[in-house]
Amino acid sequence: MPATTTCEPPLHATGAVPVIGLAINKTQRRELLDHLDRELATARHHGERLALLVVNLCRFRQINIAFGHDAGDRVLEQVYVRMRDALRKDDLLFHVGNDEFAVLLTRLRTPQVTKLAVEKILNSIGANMDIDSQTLAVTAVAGAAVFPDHAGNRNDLLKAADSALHFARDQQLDYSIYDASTRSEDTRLASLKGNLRTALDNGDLMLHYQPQLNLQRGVLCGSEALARWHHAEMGWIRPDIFIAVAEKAGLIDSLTYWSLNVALREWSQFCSSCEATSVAINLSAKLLHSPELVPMVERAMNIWNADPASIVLEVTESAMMADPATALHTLRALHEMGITLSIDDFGTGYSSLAYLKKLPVAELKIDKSFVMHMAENRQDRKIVQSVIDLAHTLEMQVVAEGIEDERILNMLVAMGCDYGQGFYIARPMPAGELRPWAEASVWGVPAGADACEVAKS
Ligand code: G
Ligand code: G
Ligand code: MN
Repeated sequence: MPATTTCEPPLHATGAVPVIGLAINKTQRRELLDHLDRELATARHHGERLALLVVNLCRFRQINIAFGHDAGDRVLEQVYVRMRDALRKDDLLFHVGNDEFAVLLTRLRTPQVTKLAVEKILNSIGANMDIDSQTLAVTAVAGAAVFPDHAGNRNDLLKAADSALHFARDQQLDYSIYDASTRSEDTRLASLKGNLRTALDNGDLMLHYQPQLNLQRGVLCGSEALARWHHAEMGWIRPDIFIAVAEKAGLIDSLTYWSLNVALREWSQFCSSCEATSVAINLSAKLLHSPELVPMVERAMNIWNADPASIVLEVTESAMMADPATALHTLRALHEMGITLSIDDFGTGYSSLAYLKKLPVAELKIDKSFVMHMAENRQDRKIVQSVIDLAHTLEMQVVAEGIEDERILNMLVAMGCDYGQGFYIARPMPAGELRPWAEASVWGVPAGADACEVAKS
């Protein structure tokens, strides 16, 4: 248990020792579960509330170390008696683990009663305790959840109370009552991990496509595929969050293989015979060093009979430059397959110009942080111009991202930037919206997409 302000050292002066001969059953977890089932059934039947409290002692291990296990046992007995005395007669108390207790508050009129009960319990535990001629100050931390307000069944109620306990500890509170919006990030990530696996299996993830323009010709030339996840309870989850979860959970291979397949299928449906259009897919830094990547791309290309010239793979500058020697091997293989490689977020990752020259990369994407403010910021404008010039010197193409208004778009055209994307042109959208968007836009549908002519503004 981390040291917290609520978990102060329990070591204190002297005093008499009233030993309580109470046999505590150390494995009352089973009883808790049985009682929970019974009480939940009763609460459901009568339309009543039920609260589950989990209480952990602070620094109990230190008490055992400093005073011995006998003293530790007596502390537990004292805590048990104090908690029991603080409860109403219908409430149920369990000693569920070493220094862990659980309480069921039955027939609650309002959820607010939970707060009063928790405070009463924590106060009673917190009064000085005389053990073996020592006066100890024992403190505890608690988490609580209420049926049916926070959870509808036994497992969810246990999880919610635990989650509240963790939150209280993390935030250095005496206690916390469950609140979905304040669950700790760890708990959120842990539950996201399991959910992501299911989401991948069930098809709950989708790709949105952000159109990209050929700035010099003023026509649509491709799109960037961006993963989206709509979670039934948590709503939209940002890709930077769930991609990090996928990386940690060993799911990034599956997620990337999924992205590749969906992007190649959906883009070919939108642009079955478009000339010179491409779809860009983001690659996680983790995959650059994985032997799985190249065979994975080959498999997806074979399945969808995709032209490598229509595929762009984006790798962030920091990923490429972290270990360029190893990355080089993978990048060469992809390049030899005819795929375009692009350095994403360029300008934020300290590129080595020596490596930049050696990498088989055909495109730089200027990070949106420079593009977004270039109309007002001279410095940003200069950086953008330098990146455009650098790219062209190295015989690379350059893409600007983060075009948020018409002025920036016009500036980039004048500065010789090759391609661009941004909210001014279009926000990322589902595949099905691409055609109506393109038909209504001044940039038009690419030639070859159902034989529609390109309309230049
Ligand atoms: O829309 P935006 O919020 O989509 O994207 C946030 C970040 O998530 C971007 O840096 C983008 O590169 C990354 N991202 C989006 N989709 C994918 C994906 O399918 N794979 C990987 N590795 N990154 C992605
Ligand atoms: O892969 P990358 O890190 O480049 O991801 C592109 C990100 O930029 C996505 O999150 C996408 O939604 C976002 N984006 C695209 N166009 C704009 C824009 O014009 N303004 C801002 N603020 N973000 C944009
Ligand atoms: Mn990108």
